[in-house]
Formats: sequence, structure tokens, C-alpha cells
Amino acid sequence: EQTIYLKDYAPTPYRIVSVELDFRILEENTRVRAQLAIEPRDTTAPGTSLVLDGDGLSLSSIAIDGAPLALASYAADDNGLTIVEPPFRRFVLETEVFLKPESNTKLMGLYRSSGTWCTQCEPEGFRRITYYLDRPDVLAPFTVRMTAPQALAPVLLSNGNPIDRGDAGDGMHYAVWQDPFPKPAYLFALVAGDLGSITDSFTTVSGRNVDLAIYCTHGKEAECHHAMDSLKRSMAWDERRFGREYDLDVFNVVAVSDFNFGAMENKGLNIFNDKLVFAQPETATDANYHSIERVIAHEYFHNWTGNRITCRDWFQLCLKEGLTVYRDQEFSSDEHSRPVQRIHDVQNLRTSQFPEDGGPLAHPPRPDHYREINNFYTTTVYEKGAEVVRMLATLLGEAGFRKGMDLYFERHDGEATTIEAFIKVFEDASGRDLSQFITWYLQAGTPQVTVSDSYDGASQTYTLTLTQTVEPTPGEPDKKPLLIPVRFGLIGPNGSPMSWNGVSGGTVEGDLILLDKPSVTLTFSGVANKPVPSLFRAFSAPVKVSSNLDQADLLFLARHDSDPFNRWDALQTVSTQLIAEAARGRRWSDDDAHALRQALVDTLANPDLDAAFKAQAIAIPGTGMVSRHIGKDVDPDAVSAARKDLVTTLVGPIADQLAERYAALVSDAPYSPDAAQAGERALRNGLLQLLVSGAGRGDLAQKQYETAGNMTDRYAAMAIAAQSWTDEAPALLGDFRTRFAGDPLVFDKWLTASAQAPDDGVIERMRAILAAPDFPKTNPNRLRSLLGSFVMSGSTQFTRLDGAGFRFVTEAVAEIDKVNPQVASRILTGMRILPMLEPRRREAGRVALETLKSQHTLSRNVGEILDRILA
Ligand code: HT7
Ligand code: ZN
Repeated sequence: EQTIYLKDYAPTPYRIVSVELDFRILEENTRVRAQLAIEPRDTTAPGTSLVLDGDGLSLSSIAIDGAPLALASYAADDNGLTIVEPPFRRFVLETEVFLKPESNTKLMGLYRSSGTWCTQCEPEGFRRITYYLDRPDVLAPFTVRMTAPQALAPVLLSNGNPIDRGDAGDGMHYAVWQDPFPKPAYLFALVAGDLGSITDSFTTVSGRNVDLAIYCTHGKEAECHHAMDSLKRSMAWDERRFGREYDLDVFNVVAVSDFNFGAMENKGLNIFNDKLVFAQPETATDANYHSIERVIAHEYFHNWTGNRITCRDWFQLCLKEGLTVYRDQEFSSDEHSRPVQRIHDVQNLRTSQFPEDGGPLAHPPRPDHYREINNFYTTTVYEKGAEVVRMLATLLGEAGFRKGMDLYFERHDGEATTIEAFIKVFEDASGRDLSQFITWYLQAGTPQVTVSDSYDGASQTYTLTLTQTVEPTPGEPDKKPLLIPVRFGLIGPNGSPMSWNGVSGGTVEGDLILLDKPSVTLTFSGVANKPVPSLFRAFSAPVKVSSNLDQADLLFLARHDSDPFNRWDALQTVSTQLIAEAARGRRWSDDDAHALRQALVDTLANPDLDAAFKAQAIAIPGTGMVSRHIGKDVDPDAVSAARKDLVTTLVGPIADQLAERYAALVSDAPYSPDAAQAGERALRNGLLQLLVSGAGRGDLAQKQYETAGNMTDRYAAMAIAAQSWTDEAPALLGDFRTRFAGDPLVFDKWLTASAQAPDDGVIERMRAILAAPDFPKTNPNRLRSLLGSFVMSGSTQFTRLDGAGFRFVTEAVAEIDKVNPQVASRILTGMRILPMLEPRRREAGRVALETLKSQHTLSRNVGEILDRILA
């Protein structure tokens, strides 16, 4: 298998000056004619071959400047088209191919989803549509003509602005779209189908009108309004916060049912997985509403960070993704509660990115080699990439960061660029040397920061030592020290912030310590009493921290820290440590349990904290989270038992109190997804979770399920019952399935809840679900809901000692790989946990992987993930 290296990057010898595409779409096939105006670069030697990418295409005609090409002057195979000695001047290459979108189950290139023709080109799908220089540094303006049957496809959309449409005779019609902004082929899109829509408009800051539309299956229009509202708020926010105005006359969004990812930012024509568009209270949860808003914003924000400025090569993916995730996180923080959003984002980072960074699939946010680029759309590129941008903002301050971003847009608009160029704008805008900072992009692994402190009452000095280490990761044995921004405060015995007169031993800028060496020892003078340090406020760096703070210190922080993130984190740390120790055979003392219980009760009673925060604060970390904290030789069954024991211990004496609080939170207000209402629901469902798993109150889940007025409460009740496998759980799952039969997105919820059941029958039930003749085996959402949830949720059935969980997953991956390698390889990444398990489970997993490898012909996608896990 070929490995691609960043060091081998070289520009193409030819430029594509402009693109004209002509699609004739019919039921049987689609004909694609491309006219590419091409010229050699100044540096290109005469006679250099032109090598175009193609994937599975078969050429039916080829001409240059209108003259058909002789057989000897070109060669076409499954990987592309080579023109031997093309003219050494600008020329027009014309090609024609025929596609079969109906049988495209990989969902890359042109395919059909529920009758609608649509495309997905990032990263390398355009080469499945026509021969092209399919790489992000080849930018050209596109004009697209589509002709299709009027009855089957009354809606014809592509990038840019519509410039013509009309009748084409014989029941056919046509439309022409023109995108004036040069773009790489991965941003090309086309949609043709019989779709409904809702429309609206947005007036930009300079007074231009933009027509907005969201297209969907007929009958779903009423479920698109939350997405439309989110879009308009995103457009206004990007103007306010980053000075970015939209640049075309139209902005279209299309919802499709078969999609490999969440959504795609094609210029002026975003295509969305329908689960990230449709929302109504009876079928979508608060979490769904929130995701829709976030992803609509994310794809819209790409218009500047991704489209106007794109990536030079796919190694630079986090240039657009990390930055755009940072922007969508900031949008959500500004629109809702900043601390709750931060907790949410960090939880996501810790449950998905930290394990990736600490396991066999670890890679830097900007990797330097890959076999299959689709395997690098990872949480490290996206979420760690966003954390790196956030650290830049922390280091430079809000104004300094904005100055750098302004310079980025000014300097690189219309370009395909690199991480180095991104960092350079911040250096130039701030005058700061960021040469150490860039290591965050180039080095894999989560730094571990160890903290120790001491106080000397006689001299009133407080000493704080911070030490950083990064464990080796695959292919990177030696690690460099990073520049780690530590936002901090010192808290006095009465719970208020403490000041100091001076500090020596390192760099402290206001409330920021710059940890830029393997170890830094700071001495604070004029500190009147022994403080408790609050470090990494708002999670100022993506690191793991181990400190000498004991449980009493942590619970003190949980009560008094002015930083809400650290209050939450202190509670999580205490629970995690108690469960981890108990799983190793050292159960907590009564005093420890009592102190934690009291802290939870006090948090719940605190009138200054909002419901959404309380919901997060009372949640006990899941089995997966604690297992990762333990890190090696983990027995997930022991962790799960210890967790259950802790929840029971904590809840037992206060069950009545919690039940009262739970009952008091009932509301009969009409459903709204707003932060206040969603927060109350989250708290109520958090209490339900504790009562069901810690006090056997399955009856409450059943009652809530039956009386729920919205999907948030109904789904929570069912999922909580299923996760504890209460007596009521099978009946609730059964009812849910029939009650919402026919709604595929609700079916996904049922699949997810079913996959999380902890009982020994779950694997057999999942096998039966997959084997059912009506199970849609080609739909990524269905497969991910069942199998993705199973491997990623910390299920003790997945890690079963007898290896049945691993066998089930690897067998399913082999089947799915034949249909859709991208979906298959993503599910297989769940096996990355093997190295942290105890030896018998590790071996069972290895055997399952070896069997997958030896008994099947695997795609490059699955093959690469498999080899990296086994390495
Ligand atoms: N830029 C997109 C990433 C993407 C994708 C989207 C749909 C289907 C396959 C895909 N592969 C990669 C989505 C984003 O990050 O905004
Ligand atoms: Zn993105």
C-alpha cells in the first residue's frame, strides 16, 4: 500500500484556468462532459505529461481544442488519465464519461439518495465524476450546466449563482450555475431531485440581499425552521465577531438521507445529513437541536475558513477544520452559556480525542503521512485542532487574536495555504515568536502536567511546580516540550481569590502562566495564607493534569472556585478517582463518600448555579471515562461494578430528596429548545439517571416515558432504563420501536439505546437487527447508530472477556467494507481501546482483528486502521 508524505509535496506542473461541466442526468446513467482550460506553469518543462486523477471512470471520448485525441497520445486506467506531451500553451481538454450514480454505495462522487442525485467530493470524490487535478491547491472558477427529467428532478442546484434555466424538450429541463470564486474540486456540488423547500433572506452588513433556501424531502419542510434560524444567526455572528460577510447572491442547504458525514460546506450549496437539519419536539432531542445549530454554523463558517482560504494539501486539513470548530464553539458559547458549552466541548475532547491521542491511532493535528486520507477526518484534526486555535486566542488575548485573523483573511484570501502561514499571521500581527507554539500542530500525544505546591507561612511564599511530559506515540519516540498556557488563580481559606506581591522563576502574564519548559517552578511572594491553586481554568490547554490536591482540596474548589469549569472538573475528578481506586480493590471510606455526596447536594441547592450546569455537575463519569483514567490493564467489568457501587452509595441516603427535586422540575410549558428549558430538562434527566441506577427507580423512567411531551424526555427515559437494563427496559424499547415506526431518524435513537444495553443478550439482539431483511444496510446513519454506539459508548459487552463483542464488530466491519469503506473503517476505530485492556481481553481483540485481516480482502480505509491498531 502506498504511503503519501507531506515532504513530497510539489505543485502541479499544469494549472486549470476554468472549468465547464455539462451533466445530462437520466434514470439509467449520467453523462458528464468536462471542458477544462489548462495551461503549463512557468516552471514546467515542455513535454511534461499531464496526469489527471480518475477513480473508476471509463472514458468515452476525448479531445483537445475540439480535435479528438489519437490513441497514442493518452492513456486511461482505473486511477486516471495521462496526456502525453500536451500542447505547451493554454488549451481546452474535453472529456466525456458515463456514471452510474444508482450503484454508487460508497457515497463519494455522484450518487443517489432516496431518488435525489447528489454529490460528495471532499476529499477525493470529484475524481469519481470526471478526470481532474483532484487536489485542494488547484483552484478554478466553475460553470455547471445540468439537464434532467423535469418530473424526476424539478430542482437543479450547483455552486455559486443561478444564471440560466429553461426547457430542454422531451420532458427534460436545464439549469446553469456559475461560481465566480475559484475553488478546489472538493467544494464542487450538484443536486438534482424532486424536493420541497423553505425560503428566507438575509441582508448582509453592507446591505446586499442573500436568498436562503433549505431543500428537503416533500413533507419535511416544517422541520427545517430551526436550521434556517440557526443559519441566519450564524451569518450575523460571523459579521459581528469576525467581520466576515457572505459573498454570493444565494445560499442553499440540501438535506439528504444517505451521507457519510455530518455535512459538507460546498461553496454556496451545503449538503447535509438530514439528521442535522430536521427537528420537531416530538422526534428530536435538545441535543439534536443543539447539533443542528452547531453544524449549520460550522458549515457556514467554512465559507471563509475553508472555501475563500483553503488548504494547500490534505495534511493541512486542520487549517480549515480546527479553526472552523473553534469558530463554531465560540458561536455556541456566545449564543448560549459559555461555561456549559466549554464543559460540553471538553467532555467530548476527553471521551474521544484523548483516547485517540493515547492509543495506536495517535497522530498530530497536522500529520505528515497517510495511506488513506479519509481516515484522517479525526477528532484530533477537528477537536484538538480547535483547542490549539483556542490556545492561540488565550495567548494573544481577544484583540490580538482578532488582529491575527484579520491579517489571515487579508493576506491569504483566494489561496490554498498551510499551518505555517496561519501561525505566521499571528506572529506578524502580534510581534510574538510562536516557533515553540507550532509544535502543538506537529506532535501527537496528550501532555501530562504534574503539579506540586508548598507554602511557607513564615516567609509568606507559595511555590508551585509544573512539569510536562508527553508519552511516546506511534512513530514519535521523542517529544519536545510545548508552550502550555495555564490560566490560573489562587484561592484563600475563606474561598475568595488571593493576590500576591511578586512572582519569580517563570513567565506569568496576568492570570496566565506560560509553561514553556519541561518544568517550571514559580515562587509567589506576599501570599498571606496557604492557597488552593485553581489551574487550567476554562481548560486553557488540552492536557491531563495530576496534582497533589487531595479530595478535600478538590471539593473546596468545587464549592468556591470562581471558574465554573474547574468547579465541575473538581467534582468529576473526585468521582473518577474513587471509582478507579475501587476498581483496583481499594474502596472509598464512608467519609469520602459522605463528603462527595454533600458536595453534590450543595451544588444542587446553590441558587447561583443554573440548571444546565448542575446537570453536568451531578453526572457521574461513565465506565469508559474511568477506564481511560486508569489507562492500562483495565478490567471494564470491575470499573462498571465500582461505578454502580459508587452511584448506589451516593444516592441511597438522599434518594427521597433527589426524587422530590426530580418531581418539582416537571414543566407543562410548551416545548422550546432554548437554553433555560433545555437546562431544566437536562437536570431532571440527570436526576432520573441517578435515581434509576442508584436507587432502582425504574418505575420513574417508565412513568416519564409514558407521560413525556417531547422526545428529549421520552428518549432519556428509555435510554436510562436500557443502560441500567431495568425490568421495564425491554417493554419501553418495544413500545418506542412501534410508536415511531417509519421514522428513520427516530429508529436511529432506538438502535443507539438498544446497543447500549449491558445485558448478555445484546449481541444476539444486534445480530438479529442487522440480519433483518428490511434493515437498510447501505445507510450510514443506521449503521453508525447501532455499531458506532456499541464500540464508542464504553459498553462492557463490547469488551466481553469471551471476545464475542470484538468478533461481532469485526464480522460486521467485513460486511460493511464491501459496501461503504468509510463507514466500515470508522466503526473499526472503536478497537483502538485494545492496548489499554487487561491481557485476556487484549488477546481476544487481537485474534478478532487477525481473523478480519486474514479472511477478507479489505479496503485501503479498513486495512490502514487495522494495521495501525495491530502494530
Ligand atoms: N468538510 C467536511 C468533511 C468531510 C465530509 C463530509 C461529508 C462526507 C464525507 C466527508 N469527508 C470529509 C465536513 C466538515 O468538516 O465540515
Ligand atoms: Zn468542517
